[in-house]
Amino acid sequence: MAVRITGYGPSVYTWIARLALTWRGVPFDYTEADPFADPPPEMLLALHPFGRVPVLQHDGFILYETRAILHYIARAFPGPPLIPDDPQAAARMEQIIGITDAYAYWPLVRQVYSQAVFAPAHGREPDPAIIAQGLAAATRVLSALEPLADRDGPNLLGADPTLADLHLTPILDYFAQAAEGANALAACPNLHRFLAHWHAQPVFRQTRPLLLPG
Ligand SMILES: N[C@@H](CCC(=O)N[C@@H](CS)C(=O)NCC(=O)O)C(=O)O
Repeated sequence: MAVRITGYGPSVYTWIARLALTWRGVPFDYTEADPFADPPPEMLLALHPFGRVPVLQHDGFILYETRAILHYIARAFPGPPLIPDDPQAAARMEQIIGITDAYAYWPLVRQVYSQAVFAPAHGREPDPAIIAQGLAAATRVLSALEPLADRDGPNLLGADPTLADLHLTPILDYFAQAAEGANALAACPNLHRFLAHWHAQPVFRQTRPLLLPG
């Protein structure tokens, strides 16, 4: 059976899964399901008890949680290793993914991007208080990530891409689509260089969600 992703067009986590599969060269089918619908679609709840996206299916194997999906893609399909052998590099990779999920996603994407970029594109008035809250929280996130990004390589951990790059790039890109986010990132030379490197990858442009007016 082909790989299938059930996701939602604007979802940054869906983008992370699509980016990883495309980077690996794995063809996949795609089913759209809006997790923000109230109630979420039954078919999504049947795959994901929390009604979120993305979900990966492969040969009857059903997997949700983007971090787990990326580990599966790295191990189930051939290609250059995306998980370092070196214990410290592997731990660093997990740390960056953990920071991204626990501390970065909400302020960078759900507060700054959603309000400053997504809301106006969909004819809604942004809430400046939420943007300010997101920017305040983002300061700590960026200053935690900045020293973890290697100065000697284009990727976070050096020359070779890892799952941390695939996980963080879409989140940083959404943040940088807001002028306030781009300004904050410009003050972080390592993260800024890292994002510029990924912006230049064809797979990035190929998978980046279009900001469709809704
Ligand atoms: N921990 C989940 C988070 C996924 C997630 O929050 N996805 C968002 C879209 S980017 C979603 O489905 N949100 C629906 C909601 O918050 O109700 C993962 O790593 O996959």
